[in-house]
Amino acid sequence: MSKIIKVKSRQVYDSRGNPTVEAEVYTSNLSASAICPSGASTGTYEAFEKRDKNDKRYLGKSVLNAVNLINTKISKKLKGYSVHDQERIDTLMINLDGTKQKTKLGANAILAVSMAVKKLSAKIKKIPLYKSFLIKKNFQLPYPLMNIINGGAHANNGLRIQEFMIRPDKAKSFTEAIRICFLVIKNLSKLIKDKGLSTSVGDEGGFAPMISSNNQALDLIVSAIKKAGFTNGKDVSICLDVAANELYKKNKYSIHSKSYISVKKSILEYKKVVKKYKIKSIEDPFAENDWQAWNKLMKSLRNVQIVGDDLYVTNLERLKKGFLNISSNAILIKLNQIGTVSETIDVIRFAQIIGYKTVISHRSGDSEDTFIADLAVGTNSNQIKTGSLARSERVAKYNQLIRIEEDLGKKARMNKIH
Ligand code: 2PG
Ligand code: MG
Repeated sequence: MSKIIKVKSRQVYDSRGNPTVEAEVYTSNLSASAICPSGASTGTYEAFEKRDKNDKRYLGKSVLNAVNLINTKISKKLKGYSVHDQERIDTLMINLDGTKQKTKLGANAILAVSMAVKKLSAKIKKIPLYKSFLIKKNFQLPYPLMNIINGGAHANNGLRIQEFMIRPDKAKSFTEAIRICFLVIKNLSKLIKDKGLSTSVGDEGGFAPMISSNNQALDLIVSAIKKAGFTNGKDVSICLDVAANELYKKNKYSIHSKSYISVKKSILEYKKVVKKYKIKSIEDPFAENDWQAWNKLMKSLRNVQIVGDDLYVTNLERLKKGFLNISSNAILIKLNQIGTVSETIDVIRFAQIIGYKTVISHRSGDSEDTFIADLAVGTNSNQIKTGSLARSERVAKYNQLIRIEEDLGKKARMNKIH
């Protein structure tokens, strides 16, 4: 009953309106499907996203070749294998592809199938997806990192930093965490409106007002936290994703203003911002190959979570290198950066063994698929980053976590941040 009889794929659309891959895995009487997300500020070392560059009908953005590869090669290869054997299935696809960055089949093809297999396995076992990752009794809910002001590659407002996030550190439950974020966001909306600025949102549902200085965005958030009745740095913390790959040129960075400055000067600026705004977490503070800069920052900042996203691209080898280099103390986890569920879990496990915090993340191009909400709980990850409380593809993940909390009932606990 658990043997795969076929895998079917189709092209659907993501939250930016771009084509993406959906895969549906079938056993004799059941099926499950999953949709692959897509990034905008991608790291060089991410697994390959296959698009039909020469198909003018979709401006080179269609994924029909990836869909076709699932319907033919992948479907044929997986036929007869048990959906409960996730690692074996993922290995079969990795070997069928045979390249380092999954360029032959495309990580978008492989991942959609891998996630659908995981979902179908849980469905057959009649257990919620979050319970199918690790065998343990006490599940913990992640703290949300809500991206409430969008800049960088996710908006066109000229803000240098890509994501200005809030994390409700004192929340005792997930439902309460979302309520706190809700209050801050509503207050922020009013503040932006009162300034005569637009409250339209960016790709991840955060506001994208036409402001161009980091400090202006941070001042607005500090006021919103206060107006909502909370204390910045205690009840609610401000967290950043700098996405510094996009702000790097010839060993210099334009993170803090339009002009490019050295690593040393950038660190001094970071120190000022962290102190002034009580910043608790910084993701991708420097570029993906600038290992030295990461290490210098780790030595200069205390009690700040430093998160590697483009630096690690959810890749075990890069994480090991980063660990030896003392590059960060946390890792961002994105399934499509590496391309299979099994490899993602391996990276999470290793990160947890070396004492890194794991932050499960959406992509800026995402969908109604809520897989990452279950992944966060199932792997005991401390935090989840999945946009603001706007745009259904973002809210869907938070809603799923509310359902999981309800399902856990009295056993539900928040994870630890510190
Ligand atoms: C990031 C992500 C998600 P993208 O940089 O962390 O917020 O953006 O998916 O565009 O890489
Ligand atoms: Mg990032």
